[in-house]
Amino acid sequence: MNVALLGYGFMGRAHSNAYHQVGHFFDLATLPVRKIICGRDPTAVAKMAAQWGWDEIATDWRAVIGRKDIDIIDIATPNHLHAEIAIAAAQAGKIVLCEKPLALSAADGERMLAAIGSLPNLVWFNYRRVPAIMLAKRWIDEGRIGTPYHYRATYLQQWGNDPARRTGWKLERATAGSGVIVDLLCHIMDLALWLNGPITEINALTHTFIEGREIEDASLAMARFANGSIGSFEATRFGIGSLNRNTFKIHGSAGMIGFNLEDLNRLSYFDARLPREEQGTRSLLATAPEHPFGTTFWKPGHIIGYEHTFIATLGEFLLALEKGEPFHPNFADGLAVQRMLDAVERSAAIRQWESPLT
Ligand code: SOE
Repeated sequence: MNVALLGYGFMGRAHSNAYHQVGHFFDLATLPVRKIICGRDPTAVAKMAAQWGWDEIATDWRAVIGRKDIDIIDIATPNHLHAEIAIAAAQAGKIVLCEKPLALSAADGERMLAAIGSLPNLVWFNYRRVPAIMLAKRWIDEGRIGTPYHYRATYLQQWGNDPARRTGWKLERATAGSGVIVDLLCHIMDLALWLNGPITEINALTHTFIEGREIEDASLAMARFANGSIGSFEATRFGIGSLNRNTFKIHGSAGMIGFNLEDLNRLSYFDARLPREEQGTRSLLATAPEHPFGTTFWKPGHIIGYEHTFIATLGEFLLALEKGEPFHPNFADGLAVQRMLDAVERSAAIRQWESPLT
């Protein structure tokens, strides 16, 4: 199974590591081969290839897609290239893995979904494979928190406040599409849709603190979910004091579940069905053999990290591929998120409630 990775930045490293490690933790019939890494700067790509064990380097993604010996195209480029590359790769019959956000708009996402058809595909919403978050999903589905009332999510980073960072593809509209909306809100939106179901309407604002910056530095939104609960979302690059604080808290009639990526092995759980004198929030270390991926990585209590979320995403994708089973998150899931992000942008622009368009 020959892989071509397009992109060599932060996500290029995270994906390279996943290809390198996946066979160590998952029993796969066929291992992915790190065949080609592609990017614009040949010197930087050659360095990446040497460091992460890619066989070849390339600078022209179209030529890479044209290669018959490549089975998987993995897109880890700046956002604005996702749609064009994914559609070309799908037209060439490749399996396509795409970094988040799927696209810059739902319209592009629709075209990508149409192009991919029945070809295996994935969107790298890696946080779905944090064991503690998978445990949250299991318990929510089992009804442990009862009827959900509140869904509260934040994604707080602080690097936007660095006056030295004025350029770069993540800060320019042409290459990023938007700011925190596609970068951070997209992650917490994907988790919200997965954990708490569809959103019917949303009311959002965006804000830019640095004069002259093309994209928003922060976004706040409130939402109504189809299940009757209400939610709030906060995404910012000005969350001074928080480096990568991706959190959620769900309050239901029978309990509460909470998570914070800065302490990713733990899940907070409050069981409101216990006698009142025994009630209290527990902080569970989700590393027991009974927990998701509890026997995949290390022994109980031997915590895992950010990189394992990519290894686990890839491992489950390749297993699903071998078995011919469907995989999530896929392009359809990415499109559902994109529709919400479009609704956020519209709502912020016209200062009114908006619903996702289908
Ligand atoms: C931004 O700093 C970023 O790297 C995002 O682009 C990632 O998607 C997120 O997981 C971590 O933060």
